[in-house]
Amino acid sequence: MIDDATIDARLPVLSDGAIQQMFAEINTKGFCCIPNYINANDLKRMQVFVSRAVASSQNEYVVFRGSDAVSGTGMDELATSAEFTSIFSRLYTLAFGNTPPQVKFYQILRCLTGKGAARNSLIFHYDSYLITALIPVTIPGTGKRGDFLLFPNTRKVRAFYARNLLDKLLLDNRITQFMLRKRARSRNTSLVRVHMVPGSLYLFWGYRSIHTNEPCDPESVRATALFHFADPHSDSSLKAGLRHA
Ligand SMILES: O=C(O)CCC(=O)C(=O)O
Ligand SMILES: [Fe+2]
Repeated sequence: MIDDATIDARLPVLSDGAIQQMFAEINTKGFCCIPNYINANDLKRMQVFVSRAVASSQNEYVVFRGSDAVSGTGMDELATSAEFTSIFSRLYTLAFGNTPPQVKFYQILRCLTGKGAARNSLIFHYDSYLITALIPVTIPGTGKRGDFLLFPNTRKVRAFYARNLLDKLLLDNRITQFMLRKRARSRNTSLVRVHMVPGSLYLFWGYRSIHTNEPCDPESVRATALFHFADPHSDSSLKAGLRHA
């Protein structure tokens, strides 16, 4: 039976000390992990949503953007939960030393499967948001798991949006992607490989770290819930201009 109360009541309470430790880990290891963040019943509900979604998309890759798209799954409640959002505001303050903006997410649920599994994997990128949280919902038990890959903290927060665009251009081309894939395969590398466990919470500096996921087998399903927070270029007039161009 799933509790009537919102998910908030069942989330672990993280002390300021715990957040400080997580902050230090993200800086040194590239990411931190809180095991069993989502309880078994809540996780089950999310997994049921994923398997239904995959079935109704004819076992093909499908993405849900925003809270409304996952309403009633618990992932929507997470996005407004005081316990969950306070992780982000406290990490933000530790990292940037100032008052965090109101915690609102660019939230997505990615269900990797079918032909789209390979097509939507191994695309190395920087996120547009400072803090990224990832909750694996479904991870294949056999075959390719679709590990999360990370070159941690490879850039600083850029003062100017134009510089951020340049970083992205330098990454988003065939030569760089080829070289990063090659580097990811070599032994002698700063690459961090994360073997993800469903229901655990992973946090990293998405804006500052080059990252991606490996593919899973086309017949299996790998689903991840992502919560992106704090766009450092939200006030950029260049960004606004490009958007409306
Ligand atoms: O699904 C994943 O493991 C990572 C996805 C990601 O980095 C993103 O959507 O920004
Ligand atoms: Fe990302």
